[in-house]
Amino acid sequence: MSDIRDDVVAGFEEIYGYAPAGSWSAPGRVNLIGEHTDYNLGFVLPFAINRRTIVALGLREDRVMRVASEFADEVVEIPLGELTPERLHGWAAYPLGVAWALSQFGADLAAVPGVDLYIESTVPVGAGLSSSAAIESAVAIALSDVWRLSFDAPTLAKVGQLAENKAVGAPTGIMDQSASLLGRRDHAVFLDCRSLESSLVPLGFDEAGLEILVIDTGVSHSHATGGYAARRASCERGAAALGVASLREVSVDDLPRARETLDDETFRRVRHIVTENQRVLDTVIALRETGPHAIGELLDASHVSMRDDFEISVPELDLAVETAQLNGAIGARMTGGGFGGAAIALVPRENISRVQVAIDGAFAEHGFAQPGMFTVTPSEGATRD
Ligand code: GAF
Repeated sequence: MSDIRDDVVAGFEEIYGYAPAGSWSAPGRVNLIGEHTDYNLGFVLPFAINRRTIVALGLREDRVMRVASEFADEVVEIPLGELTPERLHGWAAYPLGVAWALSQFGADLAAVPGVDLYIESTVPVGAGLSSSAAIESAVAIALSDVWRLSFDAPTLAKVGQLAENKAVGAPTGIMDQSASLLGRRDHAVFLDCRSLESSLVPLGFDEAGLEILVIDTGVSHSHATGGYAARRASCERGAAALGVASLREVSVDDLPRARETLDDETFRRVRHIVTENQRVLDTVIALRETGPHAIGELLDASHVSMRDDFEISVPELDLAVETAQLNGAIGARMTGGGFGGAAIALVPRENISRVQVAIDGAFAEHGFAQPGMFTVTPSEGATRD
């Protein structure tokens, strides 16, 4: 971590010609279980990972905001008074969108100093590990600190979500920013997306001799276009047809009645959300009462539900999950919004290389590009470094 921080500080100095006031960082996340339940006001259980985005920040004497990063050659500059979502494009929409979103939560951009930001990240982009939430959360915590806003983590999560929804244009929920801001070492964040109450659930992977293996299929996805928004719209249609404000209000016992009211496709979308909420609750109980060895079947069932009912998996994700299950994983599922990205497998440490070799072989046999594979550990959320 200190090496990356040194790099970011050096990168900042090279671009801006002076030393930053400090650096802040925020992690990507793996969602253990609870997919597409956040915008349905249900339950999620993500954890922050040991891959982080770091922001070095310097204060200016005028009211201009400049952003630069390792992802782009350009330095983007805008007067704080001119920040609106419509003016923001490309990668810079993430950090600049956060500054705009802070103003929507009460920050007075006419009363704060300008800033220079330089950003680097070890969260892989496009792998479904929330590289975007990591940028938003790192920038949100940095600006909140230097602008002395005293916003708490749940508010900063809403700020990041607003930036993503309005400046980036992806109709995503609150999960990713919450995981990045609230995560703790060796714990998952159990979040009720209706009340926004959260609690930490011990994962105990290390003591149990288990590892989380991420299999990045390399199949790219975007939540600003296509399938993600379509799934969100089906859920809203399902809720309206059932006469409820959100699918959170539908329980597993209500499903037989829902089947009579809804067309087959909408029913399957609704069934995924309703059963997934129940699986999150069951996973929390299993972790608290028994330990991580007890959650494998819930992870497997979650994947089947996303594959068959919500239809957000792709052949590469299905192959990664099946191959992991056949080679010693105790559970596996795709993670994140779907249509590409990554799968996770919960694997006894002694089986990790067997699973990796098997997945490499299976991908080659099917003519799929070689996937990226690495283990992650549940880590600390956003912090000043
Ligand atoms: C993406 C979104 F950003 C989250 O809000 C969530 O909906 C997730 O997909 C699916 O669970 O990561």
